[in-house]
Amino acid sequence: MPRPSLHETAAFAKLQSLVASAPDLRQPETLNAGRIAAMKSSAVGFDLLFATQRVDNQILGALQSLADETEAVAQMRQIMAGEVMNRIEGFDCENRQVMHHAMRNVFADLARPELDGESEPLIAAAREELARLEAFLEALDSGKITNAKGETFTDMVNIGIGGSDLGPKAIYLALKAYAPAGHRAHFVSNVDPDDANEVLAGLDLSRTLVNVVSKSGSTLETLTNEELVASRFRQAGLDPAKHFVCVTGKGSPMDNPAKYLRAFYMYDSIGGRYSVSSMVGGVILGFGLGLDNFRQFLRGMRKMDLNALETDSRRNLSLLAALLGIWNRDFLAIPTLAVLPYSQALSRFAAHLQQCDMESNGKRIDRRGRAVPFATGPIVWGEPGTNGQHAFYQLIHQSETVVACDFIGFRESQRGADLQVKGSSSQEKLLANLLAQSLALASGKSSDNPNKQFPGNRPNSLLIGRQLTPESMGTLLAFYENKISFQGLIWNINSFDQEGVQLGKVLANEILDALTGKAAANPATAALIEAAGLK
Ligand code: G6Q
Repeated sequence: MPRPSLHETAAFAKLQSLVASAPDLRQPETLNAGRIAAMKSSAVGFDLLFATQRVDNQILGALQSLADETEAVAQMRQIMAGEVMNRIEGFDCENRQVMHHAMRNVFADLARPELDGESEPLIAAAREELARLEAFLEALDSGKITNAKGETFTDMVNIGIGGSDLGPKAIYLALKAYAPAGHRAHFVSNVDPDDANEVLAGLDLSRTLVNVVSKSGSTLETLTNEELVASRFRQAGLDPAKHFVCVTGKGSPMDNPAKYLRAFYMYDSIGGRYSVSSMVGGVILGFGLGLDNFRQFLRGMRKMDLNALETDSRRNLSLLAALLGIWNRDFLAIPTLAVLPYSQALSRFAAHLQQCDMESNGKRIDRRGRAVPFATGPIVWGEPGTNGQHAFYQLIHQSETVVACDFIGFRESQRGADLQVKGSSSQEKLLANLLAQSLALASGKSSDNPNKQFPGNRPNSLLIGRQLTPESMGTLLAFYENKISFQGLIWNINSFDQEGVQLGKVLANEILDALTGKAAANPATAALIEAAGLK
């Protein structure tokens, strides 16, 4: 059944009529204690504080109507139940299920069999791959699988790019504090040879495993890096087939188990940017963090997935965040979102979300192929605070361009060790900065000196949890994944294909052929090669 796009809903007109009366956060009476206490929703160990968004109860009511009219939660249920939701009606497209949720639906105590429908086979496959991974990791730990000298493996290098790199790397860095002693993970993604060379430089290859990850099994960067790294193993007198494992799609050009120590599978219906909960994340995180921690991570994701089925947006955190984002993007015309975690462990989280969000919702046609007359996914970027405060926050506070901000924080640090300096701990200083930034962006500051004026009224939310653990990391990631999907469902765009990224996979070939003398270049290509000084 064709779904209404955002502008075709009754809620759209209602929301437009409410823009003029959106709360002014600069007025001293706006950010009062009652509002701050009331504009807080809590679930699965996180509190979402949104008093510093330019919404009131009327706007929140209209946003809920928007979710109801577009049947956002019912559509999320359809995704999880295995309906074909990756499609553009009437046009050639991927035409697939969207099954990343099935990968974390592996816990008996969190099962909801009435919802699982078509996804049953994939849930079973996820359990099977997890069991195979467990057996492999046990064989490594117990010394059943060793190097040629009978020594255990200490390091694993992940070779992959985009979805086969960003999520696993962001999560590994986020949870390194929980890594078992003696296991380290490393990541090579860029076809720039300096990337692999830098990583390999510090390693004892004889005790190193390599995990080659490519769903398609045909990505130029990954295949090139695999060859480059394999040649280094051969030069060191080591057999790559005894050190290399892979994660790929069944039947892909890489699906050749004889070439690898172990081959793990991911599935067509799992988009790269949503694949960290599949074996794409499983192998490197299972080795680098331990399988128990990877399971805890999946558990946190599953809990947030279940929360995404609540119909009331005040109880459904990812839906609420999606609606606030749509209000900012389509009604307050804010083009960009900064993700600002006050947690150094989340140093690559914004980079992962940038892909997840911009690859999913950077689209301009709806699910029937019609141009959409409204803005879709924002430009997403970010860095941890407080570092960012000493850099780009200048623009966030005083530029003409308004930047919506997602602040993320944890009451407790991961590693615990801390020191009182000048009457406060480092963790207290971190959190004080976080709260201060949120309030300052909202309330602004007047001054007779125009250079010291802060316009304020800059919307932001604060998502706060107790501590960044494997489980809460999973919850946090699923919160964003589901938020992004809710936005796509409400905009009625297909969040699950990536033609713009596919284009990049073929674009370089003509220039590469011209550079290597395999084919003549067209005049513009030839001129560009010359101007760049490459020939
Ligand atoms: C993710 C993207 C993209 C993809 C990479 C790697 O959603 O489609 O980033 O993950 O291009 O693709 P392969 O895993 O097929 O090598």
